[in-house]
Amino acid sequence: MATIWNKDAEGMSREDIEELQLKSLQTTVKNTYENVPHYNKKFNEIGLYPEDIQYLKDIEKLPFTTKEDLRETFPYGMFAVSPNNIIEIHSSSGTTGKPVVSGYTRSDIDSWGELMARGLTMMGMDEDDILQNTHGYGLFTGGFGVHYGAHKIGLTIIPISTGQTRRQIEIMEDFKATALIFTPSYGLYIAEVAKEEGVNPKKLGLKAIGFGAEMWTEEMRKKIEKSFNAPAYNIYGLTELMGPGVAVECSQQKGLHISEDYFFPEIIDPKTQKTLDEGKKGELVLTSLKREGMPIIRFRTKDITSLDYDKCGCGRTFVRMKRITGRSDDMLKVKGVAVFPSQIEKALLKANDIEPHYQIIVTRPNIMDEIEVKVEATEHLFFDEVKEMINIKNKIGDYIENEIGLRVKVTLVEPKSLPRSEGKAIRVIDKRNLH
Ligand code: DLL
Repeated sequence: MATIWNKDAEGMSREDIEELQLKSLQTTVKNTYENVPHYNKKFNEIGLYPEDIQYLKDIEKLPFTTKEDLRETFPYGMFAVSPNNIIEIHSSSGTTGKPVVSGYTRSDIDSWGELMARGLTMMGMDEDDILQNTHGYGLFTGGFGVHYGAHKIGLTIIPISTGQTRRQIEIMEDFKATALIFTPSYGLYIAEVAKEEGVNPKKLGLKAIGFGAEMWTEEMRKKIEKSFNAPAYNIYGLTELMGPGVAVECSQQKGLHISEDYFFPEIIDPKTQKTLDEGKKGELVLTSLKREGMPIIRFRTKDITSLDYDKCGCGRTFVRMKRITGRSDDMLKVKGVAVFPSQIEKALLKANDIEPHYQIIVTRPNIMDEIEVKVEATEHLFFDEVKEMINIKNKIGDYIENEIGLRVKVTLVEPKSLPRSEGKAIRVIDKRNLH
């Protein structure tokens, strides 16, 4: 059987896991009640006291936490420790707009390393490996999370970050990388550029690939595995809870093990908000169990998945979540950046000479995502000079870029040409077919 990083934790019996989870949950609830005014207020509103958590099932009495809570308390309102105990900060999108802040104490950073060390070990990596990490190092959690895990294991990490794709390939060859980390779309792009450069990615001698941060399909995985001639494993995580490493796929490639000593997972019906029976598909809700800097209670991830408590062939006992197949809100991940249609709408509202009718079209023409925003021009503008149209288009492009951090294609269309709807307008057309 393949190596397990922390056999004591990852091989615990269900009974032991649940006992540990209850204790950690009680501590977390008490901690948030006493140290996070936002939670104290929320608990008081429903008359809940930390002593009310007697059994694991009592978690259902606790209120949910949403992205809005985090935005309301921006930037430091969710911290349970004084700011000088926070040694690192990350953010959901390293752009403008309203980011979500995540703060880590020294012990949180250590936990993060532990989680990713477990994950990299699941993929078969050990201290002999040379891992090229193409995730961005910065406010995005991808780069550093993987980095801390690599350090824990003691393998050699190449912190190249995203971009400079031709150089990435050169480095892979020169430094003899044995493992790669990327987002699925960037991975496919690397493979394409490698071929253009006359390098056969199959011959790089890779042992394993870790990929995540955005939705993908089994067909994409097959394509990645075939292109690099190496197995590819799914990494899941989110800034609010830590970053990558919340759950990682093992050698069996049949779902991702959630580190249940650090996170308590639930699946709810996003409409009724009721907890669903074991195995049912719904929205993943996560509670942090050991986090010091920013403990989070019942975070609504909006990610759609299901949980599988069956025994896994790898020997680990932690529950597995299935690959994410959708979202219960309209968040899009484009080029790894979280984008909400409301951000684009906000940017459009700043522009004159356009009507409040728009459509966001997301495509993946080759490998990289593209967004086109179609917006109706006013009659006056539409029959005006071309020069003026170009000016407005550029201005709208700037407003959107300022809001989401990505340059999009703006197309001004004739007044009244976009489809009208009687119910909820269909604002987003995602042609990438990622489900
Ligand atoms: O994407 C953390 C991460 C970095 C995970 C690197 C894996 C590798 P955020 O930018 O906060 O954090 O985005 C979190 O991305 O709620 C999902 O919707 C989506 N997501 C993350 N991992 C996966 C995955 C990082 N493996 C949001 N499959 C999450 C599908 C994913 N979607």
